[in-house]
Amino acid sequence: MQKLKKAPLWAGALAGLVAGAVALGVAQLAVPLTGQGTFPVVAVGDAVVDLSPAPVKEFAISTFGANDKTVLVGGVFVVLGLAAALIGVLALRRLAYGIAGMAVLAAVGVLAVLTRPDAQAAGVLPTVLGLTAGALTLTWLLRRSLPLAPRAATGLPERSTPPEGTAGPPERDTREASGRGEGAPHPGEPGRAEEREAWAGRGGEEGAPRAGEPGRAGEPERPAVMRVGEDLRAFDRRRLLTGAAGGIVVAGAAALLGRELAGRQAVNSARGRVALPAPATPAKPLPKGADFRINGLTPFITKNQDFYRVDTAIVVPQVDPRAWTLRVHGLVDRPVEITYADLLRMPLTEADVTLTCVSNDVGGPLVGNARWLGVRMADLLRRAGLRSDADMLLSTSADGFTCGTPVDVVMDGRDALFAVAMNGEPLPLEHGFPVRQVVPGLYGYVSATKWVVDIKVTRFDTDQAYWTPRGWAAKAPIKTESRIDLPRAGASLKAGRVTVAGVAWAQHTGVAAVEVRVDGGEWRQARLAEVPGPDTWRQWALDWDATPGRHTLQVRATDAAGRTQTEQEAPPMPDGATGWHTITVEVA
Ligand SMILES: Nc1nc2c(c(=O)[nH]1)N[C@H]1C(S)=C(S)[C@@H](COP(=O)(O)O)O[C@H]1N2
Ligand SMILES: [Mo]
Repeated sequence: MQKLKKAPLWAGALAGLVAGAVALGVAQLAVPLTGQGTFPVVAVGDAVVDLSPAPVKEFAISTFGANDKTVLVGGVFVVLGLAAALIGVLALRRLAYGIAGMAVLAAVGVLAVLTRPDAQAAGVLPTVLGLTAGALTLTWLLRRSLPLAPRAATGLPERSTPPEGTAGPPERDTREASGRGEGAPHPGEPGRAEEREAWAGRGGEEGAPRAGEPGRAGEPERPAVMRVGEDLRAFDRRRLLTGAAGGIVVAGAAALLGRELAGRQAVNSARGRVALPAPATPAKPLPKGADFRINGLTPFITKNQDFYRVDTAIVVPQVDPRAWTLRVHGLVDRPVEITYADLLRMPLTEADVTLTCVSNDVGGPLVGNARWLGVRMADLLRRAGLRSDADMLLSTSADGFTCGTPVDVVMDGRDALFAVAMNGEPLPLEHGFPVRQVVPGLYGYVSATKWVVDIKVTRFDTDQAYWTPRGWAAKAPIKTESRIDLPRAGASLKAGRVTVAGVAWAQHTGVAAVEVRVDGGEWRQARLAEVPGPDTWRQWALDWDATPGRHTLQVRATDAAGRTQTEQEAPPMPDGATGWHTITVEVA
């Protein structure tokens, strides 16, 4: 039967390696997707350990020490690579050999997975899916780069007459196509020239005569036997290489995505296992009157899922608490590095604190209030011993974002925390799990570093945080603001008694008064809800006898230091918006 113009061995090895890479990439992706899957390379490694006699294990441990597992998995990768290359070379002779080789690898993987102590039947899915993808890749690569791929299988029309005596049924399979057909009446091994002749007439699936090539394009019939020396196009190197490159991209993308998803699952389950210690300093119980419970008014405590989110992260950083540490260094006497477990062993403080984003427009939504639990930043900083010339804490998150926070603010006794929990649960991932900063009174971008991993104690005249060179102020205390939540801006109301209500904040000073005026008239005092302290926003409400017509409502707050919110309008850039929240409503 048909016989290939021999493709070089490296072509088979390359096809096999790429197929192996795709198999591993798909297996890696299948682990998180199937939920309970096992990555076969690790299972095989573990099985090797189980099967090794004790002296071999001892030798490995004494030679490689803590790296023994890495060496082992690396060894499995090397053996796998050799096997894949060999499978590819075999597949050159006959695709079926290659597929069989893949099946053997799959069997080894499945066996290894199933013999693990915690084995589950579904655990074999990554192995099976991966090697299926590997077998398909191998087939695809060889078909695209070698002739005699069965056109019947691809649905391509025959372009030429097969050599005499070889014209098989259209369902001729790949085995025949890529190797020598069983019992094919072939003129014999040594007859290379004849093989070439036989193949010359066929052209490959893709290496078939191409349009635009003189003397080839559109030739309906070809003589069965070609002259020796005819351009055979039997092995298309370029098509193999481009296919291999495509395979590597797919393998890499699948592996990266698989790792990302697996990391996410690992961090989520680690978060689920965090046991929050009781606070050494609990928050004051919320005063009964902290929440008016008026429908449509912002609740005093913002639920985690309703809490605004602002950060520069495109994908939420996945920080495993078991690997997390916080380093404090720079202008300190004793640099410290603390683990998550150690942090949870320190005395914890609970505090209700309202966060605000500097980008919040007057009346905007980028403000939220939660009950935080964490270690006082001052406690850890004192451990490190702050030098007297330090005035800035440059904190860095796991994804490289930085905040610059004034040392004196953090050390002045307020509840500046390395927070681990938000409203009674470990920080949600998007709000900084496992640890973030919370500093009452400062906008988020200069204080509230999420996924914090590093504190450099430094000076404002030496270091700049992320937003400073981008035009935002280096220091940014929160400006006193108030917002009308009810009625909604632009609402149509019925004449009569209307509740006007909202929130006001002046963190760490506290809100002492809120006033409302209608159509530029007299300011009227709103009633204020109770607050646990000066670090949260404060609900306010007022009854208004609405008369028909179009009306403008305005609000302003006065803080506990007696400073009334300025009427002067300023945009958020560079250090926070100001002005009175003003809305209009229609009363009929
Ligand atoms: N790592 C990191 N932390 C960050 C930011 C960021 O971009 N990256 N943004 C800050 C800003 S601008 C604000 S307003 C708060 C918002 O916190 P939240 O998303 O939990 O509401 O996080 C701060 N912490
Ligand atoms: Mo912000």
